[in-house]
Amino acid sequence: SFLNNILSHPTFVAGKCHTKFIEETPSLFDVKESKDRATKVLRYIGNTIVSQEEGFQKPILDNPRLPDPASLPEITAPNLRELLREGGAKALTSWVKDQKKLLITDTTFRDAHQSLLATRVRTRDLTAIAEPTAHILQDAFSLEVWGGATFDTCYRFLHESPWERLDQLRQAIPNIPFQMLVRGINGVGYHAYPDNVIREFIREAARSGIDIFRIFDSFNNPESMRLAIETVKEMGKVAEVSFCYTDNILAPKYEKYSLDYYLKLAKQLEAMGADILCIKDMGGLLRPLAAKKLVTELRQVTDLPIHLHTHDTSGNQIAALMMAADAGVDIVDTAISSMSSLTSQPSMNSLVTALEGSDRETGFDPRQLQKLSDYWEDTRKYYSGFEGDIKVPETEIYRYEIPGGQYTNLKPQVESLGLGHQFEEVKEKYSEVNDLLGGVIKVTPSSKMVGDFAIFMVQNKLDRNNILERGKELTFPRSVVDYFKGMMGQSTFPLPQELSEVVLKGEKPLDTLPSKLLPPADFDAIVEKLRKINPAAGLRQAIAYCLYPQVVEDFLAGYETYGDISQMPSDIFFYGMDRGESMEMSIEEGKTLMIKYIGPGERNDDGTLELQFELNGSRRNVLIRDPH
Ligand code: 3PY
Ligand code: ZN
Repeated sequence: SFLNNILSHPTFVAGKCHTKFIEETPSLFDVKESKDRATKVLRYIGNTIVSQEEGFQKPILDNPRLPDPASLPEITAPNLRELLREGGAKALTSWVKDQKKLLITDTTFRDAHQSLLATRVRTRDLTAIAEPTAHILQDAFSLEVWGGATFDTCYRFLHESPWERLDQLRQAIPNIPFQMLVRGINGVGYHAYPDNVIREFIREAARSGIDIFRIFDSFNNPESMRLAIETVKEMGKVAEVSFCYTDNILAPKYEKYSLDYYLKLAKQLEAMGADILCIKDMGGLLRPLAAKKLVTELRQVTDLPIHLHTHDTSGNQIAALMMAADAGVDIVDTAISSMSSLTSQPSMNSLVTALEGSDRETGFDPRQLQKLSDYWEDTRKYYSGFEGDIKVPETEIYRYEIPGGQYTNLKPQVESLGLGHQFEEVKEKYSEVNDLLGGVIKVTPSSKMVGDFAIFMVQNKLDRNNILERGKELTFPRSVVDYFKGMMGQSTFPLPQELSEVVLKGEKPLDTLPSKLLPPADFDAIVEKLRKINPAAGLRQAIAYCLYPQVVEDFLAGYETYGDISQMPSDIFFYGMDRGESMEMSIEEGKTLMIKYIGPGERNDDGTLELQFELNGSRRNVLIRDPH
């Protein structure tokens, strides 16, 4: 019953209910008979089985290795969350500056799987390793667990609430600061939102346990970051403000991205209230000696702690982190070894061991880190369908400048358009578009724009010589129009005039931030609307709806169809079940479904197919529409 659902919910059990717990935990309202719920689970599994291609072989996977709880170190590290709560951001940043050791942020729960596995890692597989992570990474400066693309993909592909993910992780890891990525006025989306949406989103994220907000803008325009910075500070949290690094300060292709440009930006961001400065090298373009130079020079112009984020696509980035460490960088991003390298962050295990015995030794225990790596090595196999093609370091990345997160997604995007055989050409065009636009900072959402533009060039046989002429007759992709129109924000450099006219076809670009022109969202009205789809909808769903209306409506409707499938094992979630295979899945405390798949039955004239299961020992058939 409803009461049972409350009493058995992990949030309630842990004594962590907040006033909006009931309102914002839709699963509590799942009060229909568990028979009904079981049917929903079977329906999801049935649909997954039927959607596989003819002849599909489900991979056989072992349960991931989990560390023996008795072997975990006790938690004795200083509690940085307490420090932040008690002394504010200043207390935390002074502590950072007092440390001699190199501080580490772990990105395994966010950017690593965003960059390697198309952001598909499910909450269940994160929470399974959360408690060991709380112990083993107790000395970490922070864990990046949220934001970026995770918010969207949770709803869109995983049928999960990102908010509930955050609640569950926060419960299991109370001791380490959580960090998230926010795209300035674009929130965790691809275009600008009204100010009150960004404000409420950040407030609710802060209330839900995010301590450090990494804020960036794809134009490196401080004005696009102002509102997010102010809101984070109002909430008593840490504003980690970034500039996105592109080109090469040691030999700039574009004069505008000089060392001086970044130093000026750093000073501007400090003046705006940044607590920490982040060098956000989303493309992995910060060469090792450039890292040394940049950190050294930044140290001369700002007292802020410096946090370095990079991607290891070229294979050069352990060296970049070492050089930065030598130059006095305070914090660096790494991922657990088996989720690291290539388009992901450099390996934590590698960096920790590389620094052993030096004056920047991290204090992490490599033997403990290995246990996390073992878990992720096994878990990653469940996601093999989302692995990218890149198997070896690619120094071509310096030429293409494609961000790590985009690199693994671009190929499937190109293939889905039937252009798989022209992927090399798309990459060349990516670089050509960058030149045509005078050197773009390529990071979400501008990176998507360059990708869409490159594909458009290939599809329409465009090049730098014919684009201005032939482009007059063509409708450009939405993202390209948005970019020139100013819908993603304001460029601090002039955009190429002629191309802009060809793209915009008489429309005038905005002369202010797009967010300033959008009417504020009416959250009460949205909650009311969403409650018609799911009576449990509250502020969290309303905020998410403002960011992704259709995705959130589909999520809430899907919840009606499938119920809560977040506890379903990932192999079954992604691949369905083999004939004769059995599984157990808990749907609430003390209630476990035992499911066995017998096999397909009759195919009906109306295109439906009967799948036969055994549910807790009794025969149960479900009717599924066969898409083939
Ligand atoms: C994101 O915006 O999701 C990114 O990771 C940008 O680098
Ligand atoms: Zn990144």
